[in-house]
Amino acid sequence: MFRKILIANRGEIALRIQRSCREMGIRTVVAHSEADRDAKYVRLADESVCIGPALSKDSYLNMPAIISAAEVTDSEAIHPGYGFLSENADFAERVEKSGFVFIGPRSETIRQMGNKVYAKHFMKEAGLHVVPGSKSSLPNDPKLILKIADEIGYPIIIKAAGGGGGRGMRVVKTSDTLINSVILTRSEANAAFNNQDVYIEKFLEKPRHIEIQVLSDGNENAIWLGDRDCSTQRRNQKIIEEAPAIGIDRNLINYVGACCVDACKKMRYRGLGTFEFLFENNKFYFIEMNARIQVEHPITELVTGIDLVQEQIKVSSGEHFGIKQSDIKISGHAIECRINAEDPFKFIPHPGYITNWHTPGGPGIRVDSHVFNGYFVPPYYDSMIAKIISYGKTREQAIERMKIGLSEMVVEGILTNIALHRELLQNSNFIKGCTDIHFLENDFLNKRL
Ligand code: MV4
Repeated sequence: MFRKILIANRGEIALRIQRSCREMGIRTVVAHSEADRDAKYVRLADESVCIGPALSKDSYLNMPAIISAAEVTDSEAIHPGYGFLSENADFAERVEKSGFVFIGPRSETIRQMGNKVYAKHFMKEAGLHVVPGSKSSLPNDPKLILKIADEIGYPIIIKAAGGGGGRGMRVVKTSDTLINSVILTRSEANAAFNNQDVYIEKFLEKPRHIEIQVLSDGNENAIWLGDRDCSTQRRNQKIIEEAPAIGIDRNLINYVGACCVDACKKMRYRGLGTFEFLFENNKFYFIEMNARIQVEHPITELVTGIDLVQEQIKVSSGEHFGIKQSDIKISGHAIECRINAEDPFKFIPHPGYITNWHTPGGPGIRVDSHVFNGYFVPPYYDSMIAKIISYGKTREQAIERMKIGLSEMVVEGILTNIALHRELLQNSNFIKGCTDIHFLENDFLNKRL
């Protein structure tokens, strides 16, 4: 097991990783920017290294600075968290070549899953259903592109092969705008991902976003740890996530989970991973795989009783994880509300000093946050400042506990989206459940008075 791990991330996930390390008796080094010098997890760390100025490009995305920090502190492994460099294959490769363990999949796997066309092809071969679409990235010949789109049938969606998470996507309803849309998406993809390859798929009109959590040791041992419904989102930003997904035949989910496990074994996947699906007309369509720990991991931890960060670290250290598929029992229901420092109507970040901060507690409430009274929410990073997670024996109890938890929350000095969460949890369609990815924007926000 590692003696010392460098955490190359910030905010709530840095604190989350640190907590698991401390429980495992692993010393922690926190790499932080100048803006995060006074962060809680920096004070709680055994050692800390300032890796650069506030801007991410100069700090949390600064590969040589992070690797140097690991060297000067004699760390054995680097945990990238989520976002930043967590799915950057070049970084994972440089970490490995510098003699450190990258806590995550092998760099080759990250590269493969980073190519969404390859990932879809691999998963199809592994027996998973994928959204009908082009077998590979689109050719340059407009006639060929039109032919491929005709075979799929409109509406279609153009996606960047090097994209993911909703970046670099465009829906096309009829053939007359197809070629220009492909040209536009290619140039955006090239600018954003330095890769102009795009592919197309049949556009699913009203899917739910369901994901499967897997844990695999890089050899033949892989398990799946249930599912999550992440459909309540706005412009590809998840707002509320829950586990398990309701209203889906458990036999179908079990079958899909088993296919994900087979795929992990086939690619010798190492660590935590998430298979992302669109669910529509009682069918799962694989769209992409996320080769990192995700923001919403706590809801899976609560319904399985497993500390995913500890298991991720154990697997990366080469330890065999002693969990068998038969040990995994999904019990109860968990809901996560992402609390953002943002204007509740304009949805733009609202940084600043928090002059009063009270978080909820009590039965079935967990708060994952690095924030404290007097904390300054910096303007340089993502606006998420806390995750409130509720757990109950039933979904109804989890909803009730979340409503109570949110009612206890006090945040003064900045604006937040707490009121949006409280409204959502009262909404009859949300309470009924099984809402699709357009619910929040079409049925809720656009109907707000
Ligand atoms: C789609 C889709 C509909 N049809 N693909 C968005 C992010 C990335 N995970 C893939 N995404 C989508 N792919 C087809 N063929 C709709 C989305 C989508 C979406 C998916 C899940 C959760 C939220 C979403 C918000 C907008 C679009």
